[in-house]
Amino acid sequence: MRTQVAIIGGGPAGLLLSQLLHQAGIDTVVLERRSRDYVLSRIRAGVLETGLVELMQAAGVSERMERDGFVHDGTLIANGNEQFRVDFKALTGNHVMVYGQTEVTRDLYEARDAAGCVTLHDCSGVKPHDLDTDAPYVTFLREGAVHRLDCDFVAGCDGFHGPCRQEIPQSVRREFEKVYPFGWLGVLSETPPVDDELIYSNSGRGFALCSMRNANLSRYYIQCQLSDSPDDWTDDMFWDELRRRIPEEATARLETGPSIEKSIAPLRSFVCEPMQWGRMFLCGDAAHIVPPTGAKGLNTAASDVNYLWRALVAWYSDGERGGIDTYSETALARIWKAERFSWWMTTLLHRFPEQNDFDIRMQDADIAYLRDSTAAQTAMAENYVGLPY
Ligand code: RFL
Ligand code: PHB
Repeated sequence: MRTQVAIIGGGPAGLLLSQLLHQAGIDTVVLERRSRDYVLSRIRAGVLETGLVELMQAAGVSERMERDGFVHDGTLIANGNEQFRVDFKALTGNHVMVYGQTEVTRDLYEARDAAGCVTLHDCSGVKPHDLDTDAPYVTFLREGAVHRLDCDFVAGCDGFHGPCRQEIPQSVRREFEKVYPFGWLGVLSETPPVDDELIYSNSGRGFALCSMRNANLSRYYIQCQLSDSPDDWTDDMFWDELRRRIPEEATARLETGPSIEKSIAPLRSFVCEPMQWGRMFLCGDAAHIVPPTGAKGLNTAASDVNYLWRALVAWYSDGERGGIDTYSETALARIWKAERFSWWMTTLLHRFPEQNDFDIRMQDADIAYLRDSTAAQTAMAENYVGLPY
């Protein structure tokens, strides 16, 4: 088998890259370890920056998002019982789009099917070879047989646990990591969202987030212990705890119902440098992780895809290799800013085990400064809606 770009991982990064390259007449094959149903059952991100919305448009997959997505011009920040709004539109002229990652992925799969593009599911033992030569290839096992996929380039879009990052020799690779001492317990429920906008809430009992997918589908999160399991939390326990962590005016409006999904995600900041090795380029969670507080994970995956897509199109159309040679440098410059923002929002809004009274006063002062200062709100808003590519 031969293709121009072998894409390892059929999550949002791999599928979006593949669809954008397809639009430019560049042939790709996507190799995915899991089944399509499994990929589509993962409930993850919900907030899209304009840059990602524009990439969806360029990929020709924006119709449903434009119809069913919700434009959010601001967000609410709460500290105990007090809350205030950060008005993205007034401060930056920009907004975010609330549209689930599951839907983004579904739209991309459907577009690929319609275009007859190849996505191979249930591939195991996927391994890239000869990445530091002009003739890389990938081997994998599928339906009981070993296959070989020859290609010009490999895109490692295989998420945090995928094999591609490990192909960068240890002598070259540097990894930067911060693991937070808590997780997020998330619940999806078929209830109307408590507010038209998201509420990020710092409370004495820990962080809570009220988010949504549509008018009758809410997504809520609470900070939890890393040792907790979703089974430790009945629905009633979850709703009781959420009520205690959001302002009373929101509690009064909260409609609860059975959870249709409940999961715990650990929180981590992680960056791998460089993001390329020979003819392999890492995109998305394969190269970096952010804690979800700034809603940046999917969006940073999209920004990598943006740089790589443009670099590959320039290579194939004009033989121009500047974009390819500088991919890692260009992508990392934006990634580190998203890392900083996600770390800052996480630090601002969570309870940390080692926090003393002074630390809590610092958090209160930081939130009060954000409430009272247009400069601070502008800084938050421009990061939240997404820095320019
Ligand atoms: P993914 O989505 O992990 O996809 C990687 C794909 O690679 C496959 N794979 C392999 N395939 C072949 N061979 C192998 N050996 C393979 N190993 C792995 C996997 O099966 C998978 O299909 O990475 P990608 O594409 O880089 O996308 C990244 C995003 O999924 C992630 O950053 C976001 O979901 C993070 N995130 C959020 N991001 C936002 O921008 N906004 C949000 O509001 C937001 N909320 C969240 C989040 C992540 C969360 N969790 C569960 C981690 C909320 C949560 C709770
Ligand atoms: C979500 O809706 O899943 C979501 C929204 C905002 C975040 C994280 C997750 O910061």
